[in-house]
Amino acid sequence: MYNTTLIINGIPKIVITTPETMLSTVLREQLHLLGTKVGCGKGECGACSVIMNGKVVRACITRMKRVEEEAEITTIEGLGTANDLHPLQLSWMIHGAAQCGFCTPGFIVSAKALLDENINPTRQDVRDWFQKHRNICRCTGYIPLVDAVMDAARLMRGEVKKEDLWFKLKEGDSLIGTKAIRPSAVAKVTGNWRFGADLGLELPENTLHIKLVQAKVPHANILSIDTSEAEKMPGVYKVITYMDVPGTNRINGLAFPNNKGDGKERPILNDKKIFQFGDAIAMILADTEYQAEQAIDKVKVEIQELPAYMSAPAAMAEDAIEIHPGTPNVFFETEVVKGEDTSSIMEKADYVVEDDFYVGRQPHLPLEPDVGFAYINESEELVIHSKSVGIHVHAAMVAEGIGIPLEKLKIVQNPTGGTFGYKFSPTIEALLGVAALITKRPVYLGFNMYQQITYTGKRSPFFMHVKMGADKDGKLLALESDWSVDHGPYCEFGDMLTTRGAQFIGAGYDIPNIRGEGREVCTNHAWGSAFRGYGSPQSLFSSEVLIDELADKMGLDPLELRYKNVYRKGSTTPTGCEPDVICLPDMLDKLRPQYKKSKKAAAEKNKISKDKKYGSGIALLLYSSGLDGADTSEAWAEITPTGVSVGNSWEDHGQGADMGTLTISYEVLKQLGIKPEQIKLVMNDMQKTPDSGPAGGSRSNVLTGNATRVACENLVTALKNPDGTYRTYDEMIAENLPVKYSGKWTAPCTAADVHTGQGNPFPCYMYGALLAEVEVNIKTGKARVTGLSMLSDVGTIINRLIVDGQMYGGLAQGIGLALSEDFEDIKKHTTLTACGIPQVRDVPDDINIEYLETPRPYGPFGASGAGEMPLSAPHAAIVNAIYDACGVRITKLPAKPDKILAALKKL
Ligand code: MCN
Ligand code: FES
Ligand code: FES
Repeated sequence: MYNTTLIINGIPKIVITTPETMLSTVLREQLHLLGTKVGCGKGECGACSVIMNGKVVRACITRMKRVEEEAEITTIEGLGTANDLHPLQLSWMIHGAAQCGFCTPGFIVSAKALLDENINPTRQDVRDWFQKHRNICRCTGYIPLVDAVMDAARLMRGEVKKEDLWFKLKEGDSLIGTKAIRPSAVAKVTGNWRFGADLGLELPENTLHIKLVQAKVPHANILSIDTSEAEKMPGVYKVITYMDVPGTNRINGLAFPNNKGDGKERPILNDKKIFQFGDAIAMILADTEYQAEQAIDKVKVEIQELPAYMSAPAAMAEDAIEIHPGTPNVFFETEVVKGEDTSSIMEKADYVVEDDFYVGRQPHLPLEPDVGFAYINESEELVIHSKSVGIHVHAAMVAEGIGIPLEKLKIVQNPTGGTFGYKFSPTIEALLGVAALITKRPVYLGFNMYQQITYTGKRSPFFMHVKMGADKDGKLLALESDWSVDHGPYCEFGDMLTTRGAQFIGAGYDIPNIRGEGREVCTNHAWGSAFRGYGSPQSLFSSEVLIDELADKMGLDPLELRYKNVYRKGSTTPTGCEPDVICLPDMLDKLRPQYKKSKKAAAEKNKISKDKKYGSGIALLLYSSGLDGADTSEAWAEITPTGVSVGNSWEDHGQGADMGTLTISYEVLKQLGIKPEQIKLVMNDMQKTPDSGPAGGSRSNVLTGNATRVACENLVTALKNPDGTYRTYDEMIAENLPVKYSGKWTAPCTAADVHTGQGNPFPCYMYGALLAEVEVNIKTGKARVTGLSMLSDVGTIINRLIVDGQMYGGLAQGIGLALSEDFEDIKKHTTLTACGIPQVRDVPDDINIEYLETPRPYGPFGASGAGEMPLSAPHAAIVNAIYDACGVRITKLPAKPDKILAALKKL
């Protein structure tokens, strides 16, 4: 140990530490500067960036022995405060650049160092800076971040004033469609937004720290678990195995009735078998994280290894043993039966194309690793804080397994650093619940990035075979499909996912006759969890690439073939119902001029370019808003002495649930004469907020937006006097009238039949058409996206900054899905970089987004959802553009350089 003095944000501070301690640990745990975040902990993401003696450093890899005495260190706390924001912080808010906000402090601090050096940077300078300093963002697609730096520089040069850029609301005006700033932005840009790991540092002293003993093989029988040696390790309070779990030790996966399993195959702590790499076998509870960590290897687990089935075809092989004895490896089967039998139609069709497709195991890669804590509250209830994006449904899934009555279990969502869907499934909630229930002490569990990547759910790969038939004019006559979904060992929500194949293969087109079969397959690879797009990126990839193959065969332009077949009045979706609105023809009309220009420009460049080839491709983007059938949501609104409180469980991944709730509430409540700042949001705490359903399936804006609207309308109606004026809070109390009103909204829908896929499952859909431009280096096989142009229709836009952010972020993830992201090799794909997370250089600065705003009959104020559509098929447009550039048709993602090069060599 030694002592040193550091100049932290201009103030000398004495620090007692060790040479090997990381600067991030000193800042966070000793100096309580929690604005510096730790994401990867390995120098890959820049979340921990601080300025040391004028240079940006990543604090998570900077050992104290490299920090000089009296080093001047600037953290986010040194830039500005809520009342005196730095221009970068202002600009970050103005541009909606903090979505989840986990990367925000690191980016802002990094940008400050840039502007200290160069107050007049170009956009490319800013991008190069973020690339050089490894600042990574998973939410924004980088464009809003570069916009924010450019405007901050203008503010600092005095070319523009805050008032010119800052959103102002005129009294009585609507907030809808504006660039109003989300309520959480100020905390995010000042480093005051407290994520799970930050709150973890503020837990009481008697908190126990949990580390997991995890499986190192994907499939095995557990013969014995010996914890005796681990129990004797210093600081270890207890080692918990399945034998200690008070409940059934099973998570309820809420299986569909015709699922062949009961949905309860996922253990909280593995007992008889290991089903996948990383499964939790025991929990070490100790006074410190370090002590818990030291005891992991002391737990002796004796196993008998079994053959591991690492893909759907392997698990379906005849000689494959049942992964869950008693349940076949094919958990669930579904079909699509629309119109006439397709075989005779295919025989007669003028043109038929068919192909195999594969969309792989995309890792979610949020920058904040999974984290949570639990305790018993003053009412003897078990309270679990986590990144859950489905607090009520997760309580129902884990209560019995933990061994607590449902009414005694309360889940609270912590401020969350992105999930992209992996938290649609419970992850560590049940582990935390068991540990707190047994020990009656607060417990904390935080994953590192390795655990986040290897032991949370992944996108489920689809193996697809699809066939399309068309008449001589290109009118689609029939579609046949077959898809196998590799869902890993646990079935939860995998049956629902499998039905997405029936609903979205061929979606966007009026195809009168469809036959198809899909199945959910249990394997020993990573368990499948929801990932933004949820089945549409897999399904649409097949049909959006195959329609290009059809166009090629017919000698037609891919845009024109699409134009001929997209939904028009009288068309039906693959589920046999009318689309909510017709907007695709208009979209393609609007995209056409740019598409033609882009094709021409690529052809010109190709005439002179030798090593690099250029191309343009398009795809329809499409997804639904809502969970299948009569999906429902609840909210409440309460008049208070100072305004109105609005309560719902619209969980926030980072997408902007706070802004959605505020805008929709204000739109109803503004007639009371109140201002947005008088609306208090009470969100995502089962102790206070009703069951609004999970924030998945891009459902919240429609479902919880409507429930919030109804709650506010009910309050307004109750406040209304016969003369049209409104009662105040005091008058309501004086008249003995209730002050709190609930609102509920149920989608007027019927779930699709699992035997035919037919029904009207969703109240709203989101649509888009994307033009992707690529450059392919034919010497190396490396493809690069150089530009994206999207026409999009998500109905009425509730908040423009939020929707723009959703589009940019989703498209950037589509680039990753197309070209780099993978979690196939569990030994290799264990870091953000190895998993192929897009960095700023991978996402073009040239992204152009335009909107149509066709009002949705069932959306609140005409709005649909927005979150998932931009990731539904950008990868198809990119792959189509690669074909246009160099004649290589990649049908199995990701299109990495070796794959493209091998295909080029075959040409
Ligand atoms: N919105 C709007 N106008 C519309 C439609 C939506 O302003 N016409 C806004 C909504 O108010 C909301 C956002 O757009 O703030 C997304 O709305 P919606 O599509 O209803 O989605 P949810 O709120 O249910 O959010 C979930 C969705 C999903 S399923 C995933 S996965 C996802 C996503 O949104 N994960 C995200 N966006 C994400 N964004 C970030 N930054 N991080 C994630 O993990
Ligand atoms: Fe330090 Fe990622 S670079 S947390
Ligand atoms: Fe950048 Fe979420 S806002 S990671």
